[in-house]
Amino acid sequence: MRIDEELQRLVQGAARVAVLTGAGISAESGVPTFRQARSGFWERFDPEELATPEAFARNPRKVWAWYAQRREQARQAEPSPAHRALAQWEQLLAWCCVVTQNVDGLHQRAGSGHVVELHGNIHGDRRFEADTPPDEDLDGLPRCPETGALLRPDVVWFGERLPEGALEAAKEAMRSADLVLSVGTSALVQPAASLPLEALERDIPVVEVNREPTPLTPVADWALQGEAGEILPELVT
Ligand code: BJW
Repeated sequence: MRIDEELQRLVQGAARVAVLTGAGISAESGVPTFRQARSGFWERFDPEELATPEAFARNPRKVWAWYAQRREQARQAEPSPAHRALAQWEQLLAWCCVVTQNVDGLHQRAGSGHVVELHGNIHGDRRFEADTPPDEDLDGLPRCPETGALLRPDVVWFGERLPEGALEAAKEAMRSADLVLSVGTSALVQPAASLPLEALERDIPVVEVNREPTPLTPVADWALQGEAGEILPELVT
């Protein structure tokens, strides 16, 4: 892809950068995104129906099966050229914060040192606080070794609050940046989707990198259409 000279100057001149990332940045690592055509195993699992506390309360076994499969996928995945380009860029900048909606930990494994996880981390567990079906339906599911309480993945489902401090840290990162990137996110899920919009309101330039147009595309200062793993290494390193 040919990158505009003005954009190249902007990127080279940036000292403080905030990058919002979504599932598309991990797609080239083999981690499936949420909102694209599915086949095989994924036909049985609709993310919009599984990523809710109600779905877990209804059928914890099914939701755990989905997460067990995805944990394994995340463990086996390697950071993509896009994850690595962001980690390398951080070394050249005064300050860089990656604000990710992803739960796979691939930014940290690529070497990014300052990562805000908006939707938690798939490798963690925490206690499930709401009611669940009778005990016989829960046999063999993960439980707290000390209290015996049913555990759930430590991620953020629809209708749930983001982790303590994460949204504030993300907003602060956007406010204090002189350049914001939005990479591989459909820009549909709130409150993450509003972060680049808030930057635009403050006249902070926003560059989108995505394979397809999103609601952010018409308002971003630059929208680069293509694969994050091809565009980011060329743009930032
Ligand atoms: C590539 C590529 C390549 C592919 N290169 N690009 C305001 C208005 C309307 C609704 C709401 C609102 N505020 C809140 C809501 C409700 C809801 C919401 O936003 N719903 C929308 C669907 C409308 N939000 C919430 O419920 C949030 N909570 C909340 O707001 O709480 C308030 C509260 C306050 C006080 C008390 C209690 C509550 C929580 C949202 C949680 C989202 N959770 C999930 C699951 C996480 C765990 C898990 O992983 O299992 O997060 S859902 C899923 O969507 C996941 C993702 O992080 C998130 C975003 O998806 P993402 O990353 O954008 O992926 P995709 O698949 O959508 O897109 C991939 C993109 O990549 C595509 O664009 C491709 O083109 C692109 N791509 N390959 C470049 N190689």
